[in-house]
Amino acid sequence: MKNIMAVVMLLGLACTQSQAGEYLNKSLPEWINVDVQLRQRYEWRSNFDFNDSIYDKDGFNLWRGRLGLTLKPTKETRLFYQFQDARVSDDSTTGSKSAYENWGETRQLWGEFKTALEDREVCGLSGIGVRMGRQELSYGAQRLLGAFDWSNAAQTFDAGKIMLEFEKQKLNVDIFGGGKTPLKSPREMDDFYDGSANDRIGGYYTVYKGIGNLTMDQYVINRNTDGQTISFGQTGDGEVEDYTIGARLTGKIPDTNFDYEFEAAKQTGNSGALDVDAQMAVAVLGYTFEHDWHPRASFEFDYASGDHDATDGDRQTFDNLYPTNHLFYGYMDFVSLQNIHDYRFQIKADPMKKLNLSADYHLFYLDTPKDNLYAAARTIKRSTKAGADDAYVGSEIDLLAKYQATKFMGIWAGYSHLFAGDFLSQTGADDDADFVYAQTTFNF
Ligand SMILES: [Ca+2]
Ligand SMILES: [Ca+2]
Ligand SMILES: [Ca+2]
Repeated sequence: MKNIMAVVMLLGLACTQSQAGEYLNKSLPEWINVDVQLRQRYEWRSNFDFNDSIYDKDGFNLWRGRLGLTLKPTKETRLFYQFQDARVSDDSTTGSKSAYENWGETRQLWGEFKTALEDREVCGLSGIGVRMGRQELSYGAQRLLGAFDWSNAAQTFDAGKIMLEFEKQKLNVDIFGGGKTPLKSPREMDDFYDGSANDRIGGYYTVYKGIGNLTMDQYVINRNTDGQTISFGQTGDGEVEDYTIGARLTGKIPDTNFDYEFEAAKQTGNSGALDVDAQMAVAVLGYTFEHDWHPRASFEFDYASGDHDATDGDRQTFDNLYPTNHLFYGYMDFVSLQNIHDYRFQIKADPMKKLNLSADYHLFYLDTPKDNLYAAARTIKRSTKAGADDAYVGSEIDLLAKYQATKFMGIWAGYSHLFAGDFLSQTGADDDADFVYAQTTFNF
């Protein structure tokens, strides 16, 4: 009852503020913009340990408020500040929820200078920009670098990036470097550039749109966890310095209703005493039917290598980097792009203009049962055991309804179920798991 009251109060607040938000921006000078997001999600999780004999049914509320302020003092400069308050309530039973909380934090604070070169063009370079400060780094489909918005606390980087634009060549190049923003205890401030996350990245990402409807991306991302050990494979922990070299291609097959996406990456470097020798590949093929409901059916295959040999001096487990994994490998977040073959079948449709329904079915196999099952957070969800020889983790069904109730308010409701498979049986408990959630978001 308390929850319902809180939601009703939030609704009331949002309705008044939505008008206020619009009104405020209309009455503010053009160089100032204010935006507000309020999000509430109730999650109910059952048996996320795959073990019926241990009780872990758990329901809780996730609350998140964001306030953004954009200043554009000149045509070429932009300053952005975003405050975030992320909290958990009604947290009844199992496990720490500290990963979902970060109170009263500066989530983003960056300054940007961007200018067109016009008649000063050099080598086709038509525009150049710099953005410095705490910011999101989000590229491609967010399989390796993303804002991880599903998460209550989400993720940012204390970083800098240079943006190069070659307008005639239809080419954009971003060069970036920085560190992952530390997520300190909810009460403690996440200091700027303090490096305590011990997780640094650097690299470039290019996007080329010069051929028909194709978008071609190419990138190199370096990760360095100097001072932090990461658990991979059978042979354990080590500081990571790896390089991910990849490419991505998206587009539509001309004169058809087919769309596609391919991405592949090779990874080298060091992981503790081991050499890194890993790769990933993704293929998506979709078909949109000509019908008022815009039904789309798609098949997706996600592959990432795992460590098949503990003694060969190589880490074959792919490092998933800093992704938004929730979008891809099942909404229960049991799977990441590490040691996996995920066969995903999806159908979705809009039976009403503001209503989107989707149903997903996943078949999860490990690349090798000699390596672990890694959760969406890249932590080990289930350790492998000597003698495990069945790669089948299980299958998952995800049902999701999204309803855009008003211009400002969106409601999501979802149900998911995991059918446990033989890899889980061979390595421990193997009971099914359930997930129910409802999320309300206000944006204005
Ligand atoms: Ca249980
Ligand atoms: Ca904090
Ligand atoms: Ca190996």
